[in-house]
Amino acid sequence: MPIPREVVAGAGAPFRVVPGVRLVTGDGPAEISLGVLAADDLGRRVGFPLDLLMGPGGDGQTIRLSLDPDAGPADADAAERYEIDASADRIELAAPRLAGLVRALATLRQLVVAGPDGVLEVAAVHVADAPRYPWRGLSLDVVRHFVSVEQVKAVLTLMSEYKFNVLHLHLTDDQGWRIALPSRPRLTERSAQSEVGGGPGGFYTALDYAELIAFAAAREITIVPEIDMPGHVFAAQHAYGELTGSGTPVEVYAGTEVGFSHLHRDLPATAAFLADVFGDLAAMTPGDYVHLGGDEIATMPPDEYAWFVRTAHDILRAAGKRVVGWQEIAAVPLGPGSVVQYWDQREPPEPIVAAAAAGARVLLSPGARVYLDMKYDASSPVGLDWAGFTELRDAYDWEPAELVPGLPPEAILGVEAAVWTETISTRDELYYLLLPRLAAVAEVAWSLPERRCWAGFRVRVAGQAPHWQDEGLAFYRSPQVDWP
Ligand code: TNX
Repeated sequence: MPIPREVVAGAGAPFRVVPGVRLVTGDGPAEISLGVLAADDLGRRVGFPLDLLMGPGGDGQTIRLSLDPDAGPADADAAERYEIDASADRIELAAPRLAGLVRALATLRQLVVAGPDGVLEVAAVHVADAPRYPWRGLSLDVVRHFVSVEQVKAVLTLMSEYKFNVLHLHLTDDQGWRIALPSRPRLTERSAQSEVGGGPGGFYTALDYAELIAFAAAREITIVPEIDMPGHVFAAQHAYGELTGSGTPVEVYAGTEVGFSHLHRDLPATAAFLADVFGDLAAMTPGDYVHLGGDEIATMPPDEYAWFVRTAHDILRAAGKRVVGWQEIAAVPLGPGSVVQYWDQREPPEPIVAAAAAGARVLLSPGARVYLDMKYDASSPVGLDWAGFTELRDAYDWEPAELVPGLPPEAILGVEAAVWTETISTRDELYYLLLPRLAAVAEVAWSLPERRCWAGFRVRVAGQAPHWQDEGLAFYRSPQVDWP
């Protein structure tokens, strides 16, 4: 899960994962780091430590990770493709790049199963695999309810198991400001201790943020941070009264209505604010992309809105970043290579198709399919329903290339699930909404359409449940699946 391109069962005996099994990597620094991560991860899965060796290795039961420019399906991009060959005494994981080896490890982890005598084993098999889309994301709202560094790491671990490669952090909104920025300390001094419902909130220090980036990078996941503007800005206007029309800071907002706060182009403080916050965030972010928000702004003239999007875009481009924005930015002509994130299926698709024709790439986050904060059905104890109910099959059974009429398939950069946290305040509530739908989105984004089918998915997803239980992750026992 997600289903690979090619899986061919071998004829020989399985590889038995017993104490003494060695993990062998090349001796480049990145390969060694990966080996350490792999030994730790597989060691936790199998219940005893694996010996880690660098260089040529030796004989005995060996799991070998190697970089090989020709490994994986030759017609796929080299970035993440990989192959696995498992036989009785060797498991070979090979990929052109480190990212492919990380994806191969995610597959290997799922191939380890208890044999007839209870000993863990990996059946003889050949796997050749590569992703359909280069962007397979999850957007996490850490504002409406704060999500701690430890919890974000746990989400990253789960994402890596299903081969996601982008974590989009929604860091600012009306209810709070969650990232400390050196040029604007008041944002977190004044506007981080709030959240929906009046809870304590929280924020990430620069060090926390760097730690999350490193934790994600080790799993070949890129963090794409978002500062949302020109709407969703009460937290900014609470910290800096100069950003409001009256000059007086607004009150902290702990409600869940959207669409009514906004910045003002004509205030003297506004341009400097944008330069500071986007400049700082770009400087703290090694990834190529920064998200400028741009959503749900009901009460701003189009030319003023366009000024905000273009100004933020120009600041980010000058800092060497590419720009992502919610679909509303499609109304503003931006340079080629900008990313428009489609979410609101209630709106006409034409502006998105036009933006793609002008060189934008499109990221698909259709509300009714991949907004994992939607309820499963009327009885779900948490979640929203503005996009309808989203049962597991709804999240799975759709074809990205057919979603937006008139959009050429080449314009699609990938698929990103989203989880907004208005109704989510505990870890169990978060995982209850994520699982099992996150696995469905993973397969939509990773697997080829001809490899996907609901009948197969519903069986394979049931096979993931014991692992979620072992990890203490809550999940929704969808009636569409026969759970173990
Ligand atoms: C829409 S999606 C929003 C968020 C809400 C979400 C709730 C988007 C760009 N904006 O502000 O949290 O719906 O599902």
